[in-house]
Amino acid sequence: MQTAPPSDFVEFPARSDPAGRRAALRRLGGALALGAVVWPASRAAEPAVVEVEIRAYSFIPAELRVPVGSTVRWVNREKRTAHSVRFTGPQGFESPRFFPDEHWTHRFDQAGRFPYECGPHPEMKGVVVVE
Ligand SMILES: [Cu+2]
Repeated sequence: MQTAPPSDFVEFPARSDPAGRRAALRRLGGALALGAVVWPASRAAEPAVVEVEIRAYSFIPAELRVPVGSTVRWVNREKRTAHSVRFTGPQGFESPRFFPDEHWTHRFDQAGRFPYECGPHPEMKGVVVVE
C-alpha cells in the first residue's frame, strides 16, 4: 500500500499526467497570488492611514502604535455627539470639533508619544505612539 504524500505542494504529477500537472500549477499559482496580496500588508514599517473610531465616548483603540510618517484619521461614529482631539503634550493643540460621520486627520512625522483627550469630554483619553 502506498503512503499519502505530506502535502499537495510536495507531490508534482508525472509527465504522463498533463491534466494533473496543470491542476498542480494552478494550485501553485494561487499560492503565489495569495503571497503577493499578503506581502505588502505584512511590512510593518509601511506608513499608512490608520483609523481611530470614536464610539460611546471612547477612542478605539485608545493606544495606537504607528510608524513615522503615518496619518491617523479619527472618525466620529456617534449618533449625535461632537468630539475633538486635543494633544496634551508640550506642543499641544486641539482639532476642530467634528460631528457624527465627520473625521479629522493628522500626520505624524516625528517619533514620540502623543497623548490626547477630547476637548469637550476630557475624560476621553488616547495616545498615539509613533515609532
Ligand atoms: Cu468628546
